[in-house]
Amino acid sequence: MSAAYRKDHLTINLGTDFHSYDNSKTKRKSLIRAWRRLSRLQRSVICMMLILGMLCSGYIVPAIYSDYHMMDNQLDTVGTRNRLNLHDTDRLNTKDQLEFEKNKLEKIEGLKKKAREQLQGIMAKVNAGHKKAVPFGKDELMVPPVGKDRLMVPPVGKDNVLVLQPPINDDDIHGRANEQIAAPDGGEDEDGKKPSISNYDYFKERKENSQQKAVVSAFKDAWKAYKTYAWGHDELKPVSKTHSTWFDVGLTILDSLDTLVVLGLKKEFEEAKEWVQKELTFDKDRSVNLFEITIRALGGLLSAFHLTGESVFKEKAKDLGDRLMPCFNTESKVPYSDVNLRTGKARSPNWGPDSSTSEVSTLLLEFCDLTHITGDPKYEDVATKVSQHLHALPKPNGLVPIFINAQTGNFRPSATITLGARGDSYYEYLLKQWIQTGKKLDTSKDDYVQAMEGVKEKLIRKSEPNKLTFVGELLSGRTFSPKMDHLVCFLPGTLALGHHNGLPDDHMELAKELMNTCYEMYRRMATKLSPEITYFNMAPGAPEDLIVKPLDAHNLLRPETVESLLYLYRFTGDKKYRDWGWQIFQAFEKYTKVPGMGYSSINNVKSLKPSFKDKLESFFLAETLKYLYLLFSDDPNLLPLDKFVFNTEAHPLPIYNS
Ligand code: DMJ
Repeated sequence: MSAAYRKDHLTINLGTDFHSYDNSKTKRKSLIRAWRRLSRLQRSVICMMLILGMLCSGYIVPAIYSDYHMMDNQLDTVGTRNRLNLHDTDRLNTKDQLEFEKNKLEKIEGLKKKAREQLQGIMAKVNAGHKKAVPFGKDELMVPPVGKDRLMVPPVGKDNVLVLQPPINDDDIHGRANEQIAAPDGGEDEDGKKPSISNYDYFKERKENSQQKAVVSAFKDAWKAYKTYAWGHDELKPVSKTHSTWFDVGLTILDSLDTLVVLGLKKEFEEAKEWVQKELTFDKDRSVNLFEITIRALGGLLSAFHLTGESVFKEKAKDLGDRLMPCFNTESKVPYSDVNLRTGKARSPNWGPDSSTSEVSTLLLEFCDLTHITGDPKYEDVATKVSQHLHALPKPNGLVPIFINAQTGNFRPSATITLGARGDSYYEYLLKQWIQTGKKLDTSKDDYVQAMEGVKEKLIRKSEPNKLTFVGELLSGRTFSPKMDHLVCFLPGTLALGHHNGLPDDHMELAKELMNTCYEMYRRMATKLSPEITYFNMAPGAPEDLIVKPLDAHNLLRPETVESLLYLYRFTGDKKYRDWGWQIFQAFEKYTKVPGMGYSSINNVKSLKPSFKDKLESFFLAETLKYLYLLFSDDPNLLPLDKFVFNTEAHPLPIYNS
């Protein structure tokens, strides 16, 4: 090596001589010779670069990978979530986002620190031999920037805000609150025992067919695993044998209470009740999502109260309801999406100022029922005002954008229109609110009928080549997309329920067509389980009706299809619906069962060996298994649909005047 090279300690020359050698033996020797010709500093710098390279691939790359993977998992769960854009998301709740962001930053910081420490150690050694060692600053670690945009938060622009509508007169619309408050579902004894409304003895010996027994066995497996590894926590992670925390209220227990009753599992119900009595507290310094905790926890407690008459469930429901009330302190009456259970501080989701339309509109069944059992009008009042407000907003074709602003009370006009994520239960509750009131709340029914007309005109299409009827979306409220979330499969059941309650015959025809499509979304997959999202082919001559993108191919153990099968079976008596449910149940058994640990969501319904997502959603126990059990039941008195209306989380609530 020349003296010129020696002077420049940062210049490294390994290559210039190599090309003069042309056979491999001499190449190896030349490398060794070239290495020897380097100064110690140059050798050290090369070593450090190699180590840095190894650290990058050893730590940073996996970090990036797992980060993406974690994002995938986070966005795929709970109500639902997909990652491509907001139109593809289910309920992206605040807790998920906060926890995800926090984990991500902590993880990357931890990795950066670890890599830095290791490099410093190496540098210390190098420096011991070389006073002129190259300094290594933290900037040189190639950590990818983490931006909020990776969370796919909805863009919010000024022009997205509609002009505030003039306030409306409460009496114009409902006027039922006082009627119902005047007659709370009384009859409660001093000791808090209130007879169940149907006088059904859920814990008596009962005859079950083999299909029901199979569902009970599935439930027990999952319950046992939850009890062993996640008791008192929100949800079970069946693969890692641990738990996840969301609201920190033992969500799986609360969501499962009435399933335990319906399945007649006395021992398990008693232990759940004991936990509620002794352990459950809502006094948590924690922000919760109003919608999710209402449909799952409040709904579960209310149902448990109605089915058993145990006053503890009413007391806990009241406590929770009181803690949720601050959400409704907005000028517009559209509630904030989140509230701190202890401090009562309510706020918009941390990803933007808008709430999801389905979330703000899916509260009235539960809040009415709370008023009904406590005699306190305030719960029904606040939820009724939301409903009145939504009724008064302009809704072309009765269809609603999926975002609404709690401050202004207006829809975001550029938002997608869908009966899937963030839109779904708005439509479901329009019908069910009317049914709950003994068909008194006509504004709600009228909005529902108008919306179904809008669905038929704007969203229903047929696929190619087999003409499957499906429900698409309007992107930005305008552009048709042939995309259908599995969540939309609640619709056949809701349409059938409406028809059963006197709505037009074409509702039932559409219900049957859509039911068939939802079933096909299962039957055509390798696992016989539906993906989270399906696209439908509309091109003439297309070879296959369904298109499933790789990132949409997961299955979260969702209930909507088996829920609709229950309604279709009950109203038509056609055994094919029960058979379809049995096929779906068997597919859950085959592909989502984690040996000895219950069930898990899976990543790919198109693979015969799908990997687990390590999550047992509480709605699998609250909804999916309950609906399957009822579908297979021959007992007409088990939760008759003229006496109960199911909330969107499958918690049965009494129909007034029934
Ligand atoms: C449940 O929490 C409810 O059914 C909700 O309405 C939609 N998402 C899940 C089930 O898929």
